[in-house]
Amino acid sequence: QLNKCNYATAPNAIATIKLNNKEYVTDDYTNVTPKILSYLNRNLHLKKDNPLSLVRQRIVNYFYSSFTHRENHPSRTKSDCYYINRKTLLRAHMTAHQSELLRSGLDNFLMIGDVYRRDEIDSTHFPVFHQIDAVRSQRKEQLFQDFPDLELFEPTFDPQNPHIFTNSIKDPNKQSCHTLEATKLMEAQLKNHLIGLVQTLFGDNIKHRWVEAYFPFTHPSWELEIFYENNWLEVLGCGIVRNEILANAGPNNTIAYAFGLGLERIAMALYKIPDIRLMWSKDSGFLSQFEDKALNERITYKPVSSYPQCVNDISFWLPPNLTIDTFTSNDFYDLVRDVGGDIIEQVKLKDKFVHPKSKKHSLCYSIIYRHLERTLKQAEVNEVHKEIEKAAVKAFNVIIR
Ligand code: FA5
Ligand code: MG
Repeated sequence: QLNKCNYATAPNAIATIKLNNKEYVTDDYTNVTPKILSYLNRNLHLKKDNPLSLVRQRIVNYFYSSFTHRENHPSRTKSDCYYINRKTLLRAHMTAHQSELLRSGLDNFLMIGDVYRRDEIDSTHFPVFHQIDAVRSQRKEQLFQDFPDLELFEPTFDPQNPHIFTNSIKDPNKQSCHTLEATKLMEAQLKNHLIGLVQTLFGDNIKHRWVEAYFPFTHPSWELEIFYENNWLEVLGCGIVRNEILANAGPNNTIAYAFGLGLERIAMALYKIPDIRLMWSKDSGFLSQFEDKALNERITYKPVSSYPQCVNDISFWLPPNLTIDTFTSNDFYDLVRDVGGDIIEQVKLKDKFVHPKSKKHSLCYSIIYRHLERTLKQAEVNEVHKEIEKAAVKAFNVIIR
């Protein structure tokens, strides 16, 4: 297994895996592959030019603005999870941190991070993805502040003296320790909260449906699906947190709901990104479509050609009458487009430099070439690049470095 995974091991040495400066000894449970490990610390959700970062910020803003105050699924089976060794696995969902945060004294929170699952790979599944998980717990006074729909409740319900807890027989609609009215109120709040989110992101006309679900840490539980590309796409799981979890980790005397949503799925639907693998693209043709965007800007992803890019830099000294501040980049961009035509995908200012002794000013641009229909040969790119250099010398009187 180790050999298959290709870990670098010296003869007779104990095979170890080093992650975030910590060394893990591999064992018979190790099944995580170097490929999967290569995704650790990419932090796509924190990169400002990644669609996941835009979606993350919008979702966090939504929940933060709506809060006025302040066990395990998927199972831990080896077939579902990536094990570093018998004792350590890569987290398979953000809910894994729920108890520890409850225990630390938090009662309302969001948790955001990358998660790892052995799962199918298709356009909406990837073995590494990103989740936002949340818990919202409430005391009796908060929960029963207003209850619009008395019909939901049992006839014995007394609005003057409402309760979260009771001792009832098993009931598929609720946990036996909870009253029906507390459960129904929580369900209504949870669903409103999440529908509000998808309407904030997608607009009021988004088609959605609730599906009954099972999670070991919530009951009752649901999944929310939205209609996307002629199919129902599952975007999140949620439910009323099992009271054992709250009782063990605190806060006491509260009822809580929790949910976990996949950032990729939402980004795909929102920006019409057809394949989940694109999230991992380092290609500037992809990332530049999300860079420096206002959070609420409507972005529709334009497919980039899948042929590879060629990046050539151009550096030049400016003539004495120009400085790095007076040289007009747009003039240069136009020239590049004129000479290079359609194979120019992007031009980026890479570096500005003033020589400390000669005081000469210099600029460096990266020119990204890509043909939409075929793979460019480096030799032909070099030829176009030479032409651009010549044209720049002629037009701006620069000296190529
Ligand atoms: C969970 O992970 C639960 N922890 C969610 C939860 C939290 C339920 C709190 C109740 C309370 P699930 O396995 O359904 O549930 O994943 C949640 C979301 O992650 C999915 O709806 C989907 O949007 C996303 N997701 C799941 N698997 C993948 C995958 N392989 N690739 C991309 N996104 C995925
Ligand atoms: Mg699910």
